[in-house]
Amino acid sequence: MPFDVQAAGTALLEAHSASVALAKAKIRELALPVPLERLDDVALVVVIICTLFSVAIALTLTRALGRTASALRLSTSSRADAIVLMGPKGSGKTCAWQSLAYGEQKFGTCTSVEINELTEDVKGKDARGREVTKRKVRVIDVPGHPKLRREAMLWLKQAKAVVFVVDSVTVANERKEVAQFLFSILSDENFQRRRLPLMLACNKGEKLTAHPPDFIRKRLEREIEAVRRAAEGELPSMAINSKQRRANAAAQKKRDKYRTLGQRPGEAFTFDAFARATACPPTTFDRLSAVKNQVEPLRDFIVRLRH
Ligand SMILES: Nc1nc2c(ncn2[C@@H]2O[C@H](COP(=O)(O)OP(=O)(O)OP(=O)(O)O)[C@@H](O)[C@H]2O)c(=O)[nH]1
Ligand SMILES: [Mg+2]
Repeated sequence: MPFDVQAAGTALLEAHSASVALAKAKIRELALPVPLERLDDVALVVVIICTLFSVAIALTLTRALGRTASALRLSTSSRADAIVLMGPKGSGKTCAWQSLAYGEQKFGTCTSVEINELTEDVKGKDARGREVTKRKVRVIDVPGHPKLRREAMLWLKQAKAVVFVVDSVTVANERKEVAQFLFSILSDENFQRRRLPLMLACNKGEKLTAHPPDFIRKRLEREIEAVRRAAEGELPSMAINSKQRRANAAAQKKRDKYRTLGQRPGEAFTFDAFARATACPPTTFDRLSAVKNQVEPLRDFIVRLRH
């Protein structure tokens, strides 16, 4: 049935008049001190305020429903076929995602609270430098805010590769937080068991003060080693009886297996040693400038993935 603009307009006007009449009746019923000549104006203001209030409630509800739906999708989906963009907040994940999705920055970004997801053909160069297209690649941009870290980690389950985006300028100052986040990914059981490929995307590379990828690699290796050593010294959780003590010890042993990052005693962490010990592919380090849509190394990384 075609949309009847005139009928819709009439219905809106009728609804508006009915609302104003209702507001006037309510003002009279409550005996509010409104002069008779101002009754129409006050009723109109009441209707406008109520309408704005309803719109605000509807928007809040829609947002909450969106987040519930995304959490539901996360918990029920068993697909592990996505390129998952992770990393600290403000490092440029959403800009990199837009670059892949649209080849340009379609919208301005602010701190993400929800994921962005798309399935798109990705063009890049294979290991021999030939232009190739990978069909229907699912790419997920995960918010980096520390308060959303627990939920962010759950997206690893859907990953077939992880792209960890860092800000090449601030990474040196924020290395502790960045290393902690990276450690939680590298020591993840699912990540190690499935030998997920990892790319460290050193973004904002066009800036004069950007650190080169090799410098970032060395800085992060040192910092991850510090996190790893601190994790070794962590005390097991309290147990109130022997059964619980045994359960705690078993859980601790399992965690420790992954938290050593495959390094032998006395051996310091490096990305290469991690790859050798866990049989994960070697970590790729490369420079990007998402905001300038210079994300070729990311495209190449995606098209070179085996599956
Ligand atoms: N100079 C420069 N700025 C960038 C680049 N990429 C992103 N930015 C800027 O960095 C800021 C954060 O970018 P986002 O893409 O929103 O960062 P994010 O990683 O998605 O952040 P969260 O959603 O909070 O986790 C924005 O102001 C971007 O314009 C880049 O390559 N160069
Ligand atoms: Mg974002």
